[in-house]
Amino acid sequence: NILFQEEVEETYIMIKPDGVQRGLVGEIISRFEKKGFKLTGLKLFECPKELAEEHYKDLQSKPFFPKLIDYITSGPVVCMAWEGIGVVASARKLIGATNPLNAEPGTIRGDLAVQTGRNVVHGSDSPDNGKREIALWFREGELCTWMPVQEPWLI
Ligand code: 3AN
Repeated sequence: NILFQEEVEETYIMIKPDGVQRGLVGEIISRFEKKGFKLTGLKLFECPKELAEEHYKDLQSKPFFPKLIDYITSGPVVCMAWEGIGVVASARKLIGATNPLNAEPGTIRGDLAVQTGRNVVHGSDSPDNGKREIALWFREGELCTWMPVQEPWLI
């Protein structure tokens, strides 16, 4: 809808290796889908160490940084780009607090996780970071801009 064009944002959502290992991929994707956001990029991906370090560069000085990099590179992740009005803040609400024990029931981390170091999903924290992270994790040809069709799929 052209009226709301300026409010359309994009965010980078990533299911971390524990989410993939625990078979939570479908469950997590469906929460964003059912909310009504538009999926514009999706891949299963083994993250190189350098990319994990670049993605989390703001946390470089934290004591948990080496463990965080080991965790993120320990197995495949699911990389997603989602688009929608207010999607950045809304996705973070759907995800819940960083420490899953503080995350509200009904949120992804509140329902599905226990430890901060195994909190199953990442979501960009600002529209600028959404753009930066999508550009970091996806090549241009991997993203799809699409519109829902008007014709019914079933007759
Ligand atoms: P969020 O993912 O909720 O935006 P950030 O940006 O503060 O949280 O932290 C990024 C990631 O770093 C978290 N998702 C978590 O995996 C890890 N992390 C943050 N704080 C800690 C901590 N105290 N101990 C271990 N890992 C942490």
